[in-house]
Amino acid sequence: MVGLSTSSAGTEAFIWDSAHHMRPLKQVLEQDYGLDLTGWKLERANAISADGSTIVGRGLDPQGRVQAWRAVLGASQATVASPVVADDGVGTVSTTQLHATWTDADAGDVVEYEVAAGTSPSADPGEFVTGWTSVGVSVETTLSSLALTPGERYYIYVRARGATGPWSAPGISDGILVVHSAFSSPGAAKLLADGKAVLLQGVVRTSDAAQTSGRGYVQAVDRSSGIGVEAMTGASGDSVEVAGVLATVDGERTLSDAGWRTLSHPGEPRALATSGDDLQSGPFSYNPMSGAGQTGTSQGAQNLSTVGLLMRVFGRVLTTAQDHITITDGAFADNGSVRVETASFTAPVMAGDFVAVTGISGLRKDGSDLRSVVRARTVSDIQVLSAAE
Ligand SMILES: [Ca+2]
Repeated sequence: MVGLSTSSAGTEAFIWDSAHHMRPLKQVLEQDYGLDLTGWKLERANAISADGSTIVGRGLDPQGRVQAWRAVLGASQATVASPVVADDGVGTVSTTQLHATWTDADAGDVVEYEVAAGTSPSADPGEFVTGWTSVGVSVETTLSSLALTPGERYYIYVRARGATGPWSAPGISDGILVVHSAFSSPGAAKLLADGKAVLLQGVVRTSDAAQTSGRGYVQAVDRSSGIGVEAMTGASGDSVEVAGVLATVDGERTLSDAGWRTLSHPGEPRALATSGDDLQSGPFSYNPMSGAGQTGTSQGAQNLSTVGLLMRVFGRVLTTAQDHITITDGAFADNGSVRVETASFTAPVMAGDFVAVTGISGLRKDGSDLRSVVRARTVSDIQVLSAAE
């Protein structure tokens, strides 16, 4: 069934079928049948043939002239599958180029691919940064001469058509963040201000977000620095690539809006052992105006910053709770003890046990103070060396 409907945009031809109900005819012809109706205004549809294949009506052409039109839909047109599109990973420093490859189950039937890019993960045409561009039957392309914005994530869309059929629904890449800079050291990335987008390459994952306060952690292979990555999941010991936007959460520099991919599994770095006193981080190139660097704990003085690093500390258990314990070695500057968070398990220890604790060194807010915290990941991170008498 076809007709015209009136809205704030004027009158518009519509089409109705039992599966989709009422839809604007122009949208259906463009999206389902691959017609390019840029500039056309389909004011009304007057009639549809009994088999649903031909629609006639009246509208305005791109020059604004009134035209009678006839759309032949060809009920037998076959749609090919959407290509499966891969961009170049999680982040790129290029602000002018995007590269993608794709695979296609219907490749043998495809006579043409078109490529576009935009900031919408659902290929919303309102957020395109390029128009559709034909690449023939190539299964790879580099879009160039773009003006990409660091901090934005871009998606590459590829659609296919067979000899007679309409365009497929677009295949969409999983996105790539355009970054200001790329680093192999989280410490170097931390020197940038909040809001800057960075790519970390060749870093190793040390925790999964479910284990450590909603942030997974990565650190440099040489154990010189680490950083939290919002919502990052995956195994400790994986070599990963991470792209995200620098932010500060409860005093800790963090990558927000992050994407990551796992490259290999070299295994977990050895935890750095320290006394309770030295666990208290001092500031690292900290600029409170821009957020650059890393603030220290309220008791950290001029110590090395351990925030974000996999550490190992020793002490006697003072208190126990479902999601944390406190331990002391007599040297902790922070009220004589440090909190060990056990977000994903309850530590099987009791007051008086002497324990070794492995976990991510971080900061927690205690009123207006920032204090040290060690975030243990699994029950095996808590080792009882000597049980309470
Ligand atoms: Ca990607």
